Amino acid sequence: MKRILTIQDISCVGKCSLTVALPIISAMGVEAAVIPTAVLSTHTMFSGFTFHDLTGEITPITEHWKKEKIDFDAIYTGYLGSFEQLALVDNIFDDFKTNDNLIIIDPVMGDAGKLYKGFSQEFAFSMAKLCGKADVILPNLTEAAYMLGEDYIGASYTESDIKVLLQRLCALGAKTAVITGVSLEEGRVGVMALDGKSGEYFYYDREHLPAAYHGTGDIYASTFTGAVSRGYTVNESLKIATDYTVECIKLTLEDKNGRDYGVNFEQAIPFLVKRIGE
Ligand code: PXL
Repeated sequence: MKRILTIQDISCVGKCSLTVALPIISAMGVEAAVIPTAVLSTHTMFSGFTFHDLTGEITPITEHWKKEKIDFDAIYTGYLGSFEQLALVDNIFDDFKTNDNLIIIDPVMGDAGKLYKGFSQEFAFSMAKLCGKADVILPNLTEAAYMLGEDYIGASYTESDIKVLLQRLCALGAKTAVITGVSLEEGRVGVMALDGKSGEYFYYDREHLPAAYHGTGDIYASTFTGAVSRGYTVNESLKIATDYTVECIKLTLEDKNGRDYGVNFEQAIPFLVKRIGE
């Protein structure tokens, strides 16, 4: 069985970060090892959330793993909350990268043109530097803009605008850059990717459902990580992650008694298991 390491926080309520990464990656038949970076009562979109930092645990955990000669088929990072955590993750990449494994970075920092609470332009530049070590990066348009120090292009852009952004993201050093939440046609939304080595672009979209939920980026990145670990190509994995995310949103929209955060990814798991078995 493949084993991946995911590094992100535990938001106890809110259906994001580790509470979605663990069940999704496990459901895909891949072992998920974790480094929890912090424990929060909820994610930071709620007001009054508690926050307990676990930065001090990171090095003791990885030192133990080095002694035990533990290795990973992929290292996938999500929400990271401080410059110190970025530096520690950088060291982890140096210590645990091999010729065969993949580094996947979802540079979680913001959405809809704005950074989440606690992030700054300087942090986005540091995240961009970390992205230089990745095999695949998965920013949305907001995160891409901040990492490149550019204005958010909002909703009015062309395919060539996205291609230029992808080229600049690959120039950071990432082997493949993906931008999520790209809409090139009214009523459709998807992802565009650039394989920096071959120069090939890839685009996949689906119907744009009339809703926006928190945590869908984490669901997307977790599913992508699970799929590449199972041996799917990057482009096929992007499709699988898109299809599963759409399925989760559909189920959420159908549930009139749903809570007002997160998507129903749990009841879409049978779809995902079937989709990766096809
Ligand atoms: O879903 C991304 C995410 C993860 N973790 C925490 C967050 C957010 C987004 O706001 O606050 C703590």
